[in-house]
Amino acid sequence: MTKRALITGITGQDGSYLAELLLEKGYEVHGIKRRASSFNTERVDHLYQDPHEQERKFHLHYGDLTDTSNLTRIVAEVQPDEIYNLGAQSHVAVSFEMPEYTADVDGLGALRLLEAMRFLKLGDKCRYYQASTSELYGLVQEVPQTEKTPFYPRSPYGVAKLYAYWITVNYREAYGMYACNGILFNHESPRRGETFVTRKITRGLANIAVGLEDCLYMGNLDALRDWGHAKDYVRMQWMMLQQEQAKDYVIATGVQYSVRQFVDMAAKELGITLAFEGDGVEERAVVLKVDGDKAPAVKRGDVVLRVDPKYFRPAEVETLLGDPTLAGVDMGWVPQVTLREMVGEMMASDLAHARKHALLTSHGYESPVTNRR
Ligand code: NDP
Ligand code: GDR
Repeated sequence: MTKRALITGITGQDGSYLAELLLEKGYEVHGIKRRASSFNTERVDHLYQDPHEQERKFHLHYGDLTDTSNLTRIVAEVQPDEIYNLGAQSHVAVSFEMPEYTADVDGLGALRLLEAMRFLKLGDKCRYYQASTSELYGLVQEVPQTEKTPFYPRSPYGVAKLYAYWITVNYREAYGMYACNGILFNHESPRRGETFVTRKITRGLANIAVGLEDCLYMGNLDALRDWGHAKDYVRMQWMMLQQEQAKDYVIATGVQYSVRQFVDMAAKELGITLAFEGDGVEERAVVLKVDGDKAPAVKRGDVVLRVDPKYFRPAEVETLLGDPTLAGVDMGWVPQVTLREMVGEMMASDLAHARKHALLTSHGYESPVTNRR
């Protein structure tokens, strides 16, 4: 029997990789996309199948995590074997600007799906995955963080996700549902949203390399993160729903780097050696030397990065480092892509975009880009 999966957030980074994985495994994949005034399905366009095609395996439904009746109807129509709740207002800094909306989507959104499963009596048939996060640890109480480390969220996003975490545990315990949390640490890819720090860096440096921009403006360079590759992490999301019993797992690499080190690594991919000068608010990165031909617009002495306090957060999560031992023991999961490989992949992809953009701009077909978001 073909398994049927429902993915919220299918148009996002993880949703698109998970949809690919499940289609490869023979699933019928249903995704919820939001109505927008312009196209927002770029990450899954390659999976699109014409609605007139017979035997279609990929279906998109209009929906929103704030809309209970819409979610309940979609769950009733699709009758999924597995629900992956990946949809969220997922930007931590933005959650300080939109705390109520973030609570509604990221917190109550999970409740709405779990209630739909309960109301429709799908508890025995359907398994539920909740996209939980290392942001739950916030002000960390223990290093490294495990499934037992106490939570202390530091943003409206983290607090909303705390509700979603516990309501998932509660429905498992109260109603015997197969519902579990993946506590995922930061994971990235060429499909990462442009305003998250890794993609902001690779995209910004690529634009500087070809002369589309001159300087990247950033926030806290001292923040420490445990970064993995999204492809490795969505494989784990699927594995978590194939266990005998529902359980919560930390998914991480167990290795930590600073934002500054990430900048340095990304610059090296372009042949650029940087020196960081000053500290805190005054910090900047100056080019020491340029090797090779990947960054023709950059020369020794250029200032390619400056700290702008505008990007500091009202409360920061300074350090995160996960311990994925339990996932390894129970499921044999080990991350396959190293940070260096991932930075190389992201840099190559953004450099290709930047070169194309520069060519179109120089011929008057595109306007120059800005990275200042
Ligand atoms: P993205 O921001 O790339 O994708 C978020 C998805 O949620 C998009 O498809 C977005 O739609 C959708 N969405 C946003 N608001 C709503 C809404 N109101 N109703 C329905 N859908 C909505 O996130 P990622 O793919 O990186 O992350 C996936 C999940 O995992 C998120 O829940 C995130 O919080 C969580 N997470 C992510 C980590 C990471 O490092 N990437 C780590 C730990 C947890 P649209 O395309 O229209 O904006
Ligand atoms: P994070 O990711 O907040 O960890 O949440 P993000 O990439 O936004 O920030 C990581 C760290 O980098 C610092 N930083 C900057 N961040 C951004 N976005 N822009 C900057 O210019 C900048 N300069 C420094 C931040 O302060 C922070 O310390 C991500 C999201 O995917 C969440 O949805 C997910 O739950 C967590 O990862 C795990």
